[in-house]
Amino acid sequence: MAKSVIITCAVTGGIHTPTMSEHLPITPSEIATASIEAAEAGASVIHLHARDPETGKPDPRPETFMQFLPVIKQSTNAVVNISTGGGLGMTMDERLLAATTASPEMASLNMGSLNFGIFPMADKYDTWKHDWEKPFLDMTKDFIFPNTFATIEYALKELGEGHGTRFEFECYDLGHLYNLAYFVDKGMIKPPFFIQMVFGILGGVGADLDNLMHMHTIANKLFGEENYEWSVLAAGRHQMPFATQSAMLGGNLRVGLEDSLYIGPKQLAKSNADQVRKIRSIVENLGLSVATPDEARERLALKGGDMVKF
Ligand code: KMH
Ligand code: ZN
Repeated sequence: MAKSVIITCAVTGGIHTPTMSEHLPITPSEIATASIEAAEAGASVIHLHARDPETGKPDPRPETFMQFLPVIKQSTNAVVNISTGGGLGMTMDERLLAATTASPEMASLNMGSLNFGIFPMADKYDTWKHDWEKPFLDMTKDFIFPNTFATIEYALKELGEGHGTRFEFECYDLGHLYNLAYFVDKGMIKPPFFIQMVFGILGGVGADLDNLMHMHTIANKLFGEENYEWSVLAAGRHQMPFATQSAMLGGNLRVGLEDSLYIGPKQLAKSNADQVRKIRSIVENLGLSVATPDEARERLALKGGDMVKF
């Protein structure tokens, strides 16, 4: 029987800026509401960043996270996943602080350094809600998102060993699978681990179906398909087609306004839950079922929602 599909929803991220969509959750209350609605729509994992409530800028402060984490926990059974990618330009200590404070069941871990080019998005807008937005996008023309072996190892020890947090290993290119294999071979990452394959970020692998097939083939060779769960996200207009392809190939998927602000061609998504409902309907129309949070916990060997510090 086909496995159920774990839907992750990444509700706000640190890439899009407030000018781009009035529906992007910014304040703690908006982030909490978006997360709860996404969970009710069928997401079993909620991937979270925080934003400064006044400016909408990515915000690493644990105090900001703590304004929405308990609300989400009290209102849903969803697995809370805290980003360690943070916002472009944050230090590694800033990026880890919310997760080491909250000790979540899951956290993201970016598996290699890359050019992270979001500057082309700036060309689409003439006026901006906040002064920081355009320079933030423009600076990524000359920016490397740093995820070295030392910082990955540090996160595995601090968060993984220290807190029992398990990871969404974000792989933006083929080489990142080999970086992951290095840590698996060292015994620092143990099955069943969760690989999030990321397509369509400028600087990472492109959103071409051949790339998805190849990364899946190589992951199977490196890890053995019984040892890991895989999931797919793709940026922008590739989001829904790639999520669908993953479900068809036996994988899991991620949607959410972090990855795409749209629900259809030139149509902004009014909520994260709208994207979850859309992909859920596709998944169910394929004859597949959607995983509950407890099914996700079991398959990903998570420590449980009562073992977190929020
Ligand atoms: N915000 C970007 C730097 C993650 O959450 O781990 C990438 C990112 C990845 O958000
Ligand atoms: Zn993220």
